[in-house]
Amino acid sequence: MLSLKQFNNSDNDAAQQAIAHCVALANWQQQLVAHRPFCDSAQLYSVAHELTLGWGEDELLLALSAHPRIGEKPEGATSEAQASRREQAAVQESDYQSREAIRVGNQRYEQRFHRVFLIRAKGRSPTDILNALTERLCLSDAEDIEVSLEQLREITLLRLQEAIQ
Ligand code: 2AL
Repeated sequence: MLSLKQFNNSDNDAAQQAIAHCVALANWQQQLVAHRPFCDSAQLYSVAHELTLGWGEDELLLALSAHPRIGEKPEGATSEAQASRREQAAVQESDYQSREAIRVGNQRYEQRFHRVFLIRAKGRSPTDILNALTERLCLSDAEDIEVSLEQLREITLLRLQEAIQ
């Protein structure tokens, strides 16, 4: 975690490194770094959000490469893996039946959409996630891309709020 002052005063590489785990999109990271200095956290989060608004399917697919499936515990000490473990803690700690239902749901989702099911897991119970998964299976591809992008924005902003305060 960095203070806003540290983030403002870091060199470009160090500043980008500090936020790289928020989303695996170098463009977003570099644009946010280039907007420094920020007067306060609210301005940082607001600009960070604005910079997500142009994302489309290409950005989604790129970013998904860094997101483990829900229920698949990411190993390792990278900031990304640590963030995913925290976000998915409720699923990891849930009973076998819930985890198995999510595993099967993930398979169905991937057969239908050919990409990993993405959801902002923080603050959601395994049941919430399973219900969302079931609902998303009924969407068109275009609709689900929009929902996935919104989830990606939420994950990105939550990670940024943890990384820079
Ligand atoms: C994740 C993840 O790693 N953190 C989160 O909120 N969602 N993964 C996913 N496939 O949705």
